[in-house]
Amino acid sequence: MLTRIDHIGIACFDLDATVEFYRATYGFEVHHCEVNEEQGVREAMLRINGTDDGGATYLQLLEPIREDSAVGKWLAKNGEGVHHVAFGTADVDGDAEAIRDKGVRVLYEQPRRGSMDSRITFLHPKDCHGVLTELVTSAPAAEEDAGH
Ligand code: MC0
Repeated sequence: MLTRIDHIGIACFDLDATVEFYRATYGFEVHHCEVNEEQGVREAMLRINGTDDGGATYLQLLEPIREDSAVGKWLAKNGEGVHHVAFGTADVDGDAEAIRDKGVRVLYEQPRRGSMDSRITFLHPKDCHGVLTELVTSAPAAEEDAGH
């Protein structure tokens, strides 16, 4: 069951400048930063709020580390902006399978590693009314941290 907005992914050309915009304009601070080699991004997670399922909602700022990555290709075509929406679930495997059974293309056979050791998969934007959609199960430690 999808129980929250886990994050909104925002593609940017310059991660440090974009982080500074969100800090100076809204007061949002960086909760976590990492490079995800497999996904081809450097990313910053800005924690916006906790949620009633014990998780949290983030803005995820994404800078490509390779031009041929998903975010690099998307930026070249569209410029900066909202890249994807991610829903949180306690069971990414079960939810992905149930959604696949409804005829929506799930991009990975098995969930892969996402931010903060979460497990993630994606739904094809062409099957989701133009929205690249991600499903996320947080790592247990991340849920505990977010609850504090
Ligand atoms: C592509 N399209 C999108 C889109 N990306 N539509 C809406 N939102 C997006 N973000 C559209 C294109 O405009 C195009 O439409 C069609 O989909 C095919 O796109 P393409 O440019 O030819 O690119 P493909 O087909 O090679 O790849 C698209 C696909 C890919 C969605 C399969 O980007 C992908 O595998 N994404 C999942 C992984 C990902 O995005 N990783 C980065 C975030 P037209 O009409 O022109 O044909 S990593 C992340 O978020 C992690 C770290 C985390 O959360 O923890």
